[in-house]
Amino acid sequence: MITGATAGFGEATAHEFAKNGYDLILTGRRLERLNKVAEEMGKKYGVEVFTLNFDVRKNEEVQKSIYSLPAQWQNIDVLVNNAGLASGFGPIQDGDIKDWEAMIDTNVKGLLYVTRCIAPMMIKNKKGHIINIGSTAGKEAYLNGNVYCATKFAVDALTKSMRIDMLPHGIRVTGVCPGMAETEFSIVRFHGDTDKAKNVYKGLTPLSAQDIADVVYFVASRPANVNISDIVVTPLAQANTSNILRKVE
Ligand code: NDP
Ligand code: 8X3
Repeated sequence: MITGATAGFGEATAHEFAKNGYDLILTGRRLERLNKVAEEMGKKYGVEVFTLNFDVRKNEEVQKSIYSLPAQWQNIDVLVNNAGLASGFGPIQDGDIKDWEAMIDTNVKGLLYVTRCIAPMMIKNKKGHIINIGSTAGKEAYLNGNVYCATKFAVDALTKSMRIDMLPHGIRVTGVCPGMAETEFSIVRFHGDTDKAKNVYKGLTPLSAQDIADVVYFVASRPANVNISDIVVTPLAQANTSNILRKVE
């Protein structure tokens, strides 16, 4: 099950798992895109796909959708908690409360709502793997990152804490923490301003969605006795959240 499979990391990860023979539960708000991705998976890889069209911020929708899964689809091997966003980029004193709420509600509360439904299913099935998509922003704060960083620090804490909670149940928990990757992420962060979004990656080669899909599949495909706790992946041009090497033309 991959949340936020209509774009970026989620969509690329869906391809990677389908290529490797996994049936998929894909989620997202944009129904048309969700159906398109699902159709592609079936046609290209011949796997079964179940789509759930919900907003992770709305717990009632999350519960209704997930609990409506037919019994055989409740046997979830891997949950990729990927749905998330940055909204806005500026100093704390100028922050837009709506942006803050969107990030907290999606990246933290949404991840919790989904996990609260799926973890008991995994415990019942005595197997599973929860992969949370964190960020380098959850390792070090950076200028103008404030609330986005805070939500990803929260994801990091939840990953660590969930691993302890899942220990008696034999369920793996991993954090995958990417650095700068060119997806729809910056377009969403800058509220549709594609020029500003492009500028984020100027003078460097960012990660691609496929780079992260490769890592997510890698951690999920380790032998049963192996749990990769945490993995930080950046473009070569990014040493950490603030030291970024750009070629000036
Ligand atoms: P994209 O914007 O390309 O994709 C985001 C996905 O999340 C979409 O499928 C979107 O689907 C879904 N989503 C967003 N909000 C909601 C919601 N309220 N309910 C359900 N689904 C939602 O971004 P990325 O692929 O880059 O981002 C994926 C994850 O990776 C996020 O958690 C992000 O914070 C994280 N990340 C991104 C990095 C980057 O540089 N790109 C680096 C590090 C981490 P829809 O709109 O259809 O609902
Ligand atoms: C997204 C990457 O560098 O914008 O998590 O924080 S960054």
